[in-house]
Amino acid sequence: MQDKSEKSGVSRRDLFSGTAGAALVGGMGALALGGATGVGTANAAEGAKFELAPGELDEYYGFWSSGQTGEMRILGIPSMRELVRVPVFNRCSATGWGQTNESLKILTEGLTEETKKFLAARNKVTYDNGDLHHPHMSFTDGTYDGRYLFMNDKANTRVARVRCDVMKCDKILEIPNAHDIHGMRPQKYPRTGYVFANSEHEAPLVNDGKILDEPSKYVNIFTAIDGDEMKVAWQVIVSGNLDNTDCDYQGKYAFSTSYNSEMGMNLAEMTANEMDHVVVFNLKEIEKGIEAGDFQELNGVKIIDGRKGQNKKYTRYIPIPNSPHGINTAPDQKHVVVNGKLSPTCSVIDVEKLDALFETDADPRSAVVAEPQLGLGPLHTAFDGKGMAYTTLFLDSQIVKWDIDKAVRAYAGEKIDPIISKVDVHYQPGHNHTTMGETKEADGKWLITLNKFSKDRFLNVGPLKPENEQLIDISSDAMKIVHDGPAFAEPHDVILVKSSVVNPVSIWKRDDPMFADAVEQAKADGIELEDAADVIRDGNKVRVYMYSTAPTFSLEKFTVKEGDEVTVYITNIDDIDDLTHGFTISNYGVAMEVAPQATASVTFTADRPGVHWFYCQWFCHALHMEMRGRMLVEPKSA
Ligand code: RUQ
Ligand code: CUA
Repeated sequence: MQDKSEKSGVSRRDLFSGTAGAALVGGMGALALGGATGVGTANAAEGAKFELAPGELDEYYGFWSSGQTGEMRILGIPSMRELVRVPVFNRCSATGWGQTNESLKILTEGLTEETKKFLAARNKVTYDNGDLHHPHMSFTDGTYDGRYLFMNDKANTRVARVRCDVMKCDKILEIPNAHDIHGMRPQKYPRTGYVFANSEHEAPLVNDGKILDEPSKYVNIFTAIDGDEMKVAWQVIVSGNLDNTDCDYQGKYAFSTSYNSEMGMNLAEMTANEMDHVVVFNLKEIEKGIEAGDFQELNGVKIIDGRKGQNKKYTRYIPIPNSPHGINTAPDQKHVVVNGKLSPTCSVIDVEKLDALFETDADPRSAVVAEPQLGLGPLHTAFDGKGMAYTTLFLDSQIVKWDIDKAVRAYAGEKIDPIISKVDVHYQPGHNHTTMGETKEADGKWLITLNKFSKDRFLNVGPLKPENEQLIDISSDAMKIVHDGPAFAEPHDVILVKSSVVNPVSIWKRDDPMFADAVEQAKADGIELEDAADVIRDGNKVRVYMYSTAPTFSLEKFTVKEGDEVTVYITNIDDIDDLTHGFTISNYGVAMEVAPQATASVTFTADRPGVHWFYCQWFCHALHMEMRGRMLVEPKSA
């Protein structure tokens, strides 16, 4: 490892064995404000148009994670207007996510039996929280195809899928044998295909308590999910832990960073080594190994051993300085940038040099073709499709723009500086993302930096501040910040997708699988959902069927008995854009959304006798307030 492009004359070792490294490890690098250059914090008057007049539409969709809030958010870019929130791992009071039968099926069916038991003991059917870091769209032939969005839950080891046609989550899969899914990316070529998911935290493979404080027996797991079926395809045991992941444009390799190659259990141990690594997964060899039976099966999943020294057919380990974090494949379809975090460098891997690692056992470092020194705390890199890379510098609170080709030439010995410019951001950036930047169609218009701290940038709202997500015009050489975007806890990541790729419907199709169970139940009950005003009694189970059309429900009242298990099915027969109804039963904790032509259902026990009003909670009509009715619950003793 060498820093051939030393800019400041200070080596990585100097920076990180001394005060800077100590400051980082000791606590946020003291949140150094301001940067070395002082360039470009001014708002741009000229440059690309970022303000939209009322009624104008954005050019890009931004699909946002929300961290510990657990939902996905959709913003318009460049306006940064928030358009909608899509509940995934969280609960949603507006839509009834986590309460309707349709959402509960999605939230529960992909859990392991062990988790179902664990939750049942707590009178729960699913987790209430999630930690959603990485939303990414499905690919076909190296670019977004508008089918699905996939996203991870670090808190409860799950991966979810959102259908882009209706922008609703349709699958949630808990990953067995893994611990806390962090990095996650879809396969770029030939299509998705696989969704790669990193288990971040180390644990015994069979984690039943027989092995506890024996870290030498812990492992870590890389998972390939079949994104069409939303089932685990296979897993690989690796050495070290796993942080972020990406893959190539050739369909041959996936890569994961490890910040804990040491397998340390505390900060000192985890940061002990100067070099950690990137694991390279040879997809074809792993598939062959599975085919040939070279696996163990655990919890229904085939697991290959890809640890160091176990089997070089499946994995190789490329040494990388130091506790690397993000990994990003460039739109040139050749270079992969590994962000050094504790090292002020990014390491650039050339995917064309990877075959030799497997075929001729070449030195893994031979795949590294550049290692520019960029600044303090590089976390993630984005691309403009014109050969430039944009790396977030967490400690410096800057974005650095650098030339990949120049970095490669500098590494080969040429006296050349790959850094083009830097811009101060506010403050401490984590992820960044460019328009179409993780596809081969990166267009170099906008960059979003997701800054972990906003401090003084907004009105003070108390100790818990918003983050600050800044929009940067990268259409010319100097980067220009044009917008500050406050955001609540805690968007980690975003992708920016040109709007023509995403074509959601406005009205549900009546044969949508989302409510197929309701349609089937109605059929069994001899009910026509679109024309329903019926109460079916089936022992102490009662099924109430009604349709809604602004401003009425088809039933003005229905009667049940105290203790009945009641399921209400509402079908919204309106077929006009944006004419969503809702169904709330007051003081019963029941509320859900029913969008045009959808059916939604909710099940509850009618254990409060008396008169209970139900009403529509989505403003739908001049007589929306009158869109209500009564549930009459007969007391047991009556
Ligand atoms: S990680 S700030 Cu959870 Cu995407 Cu890098
Ligand atoms: Cu229907 Cu308000």
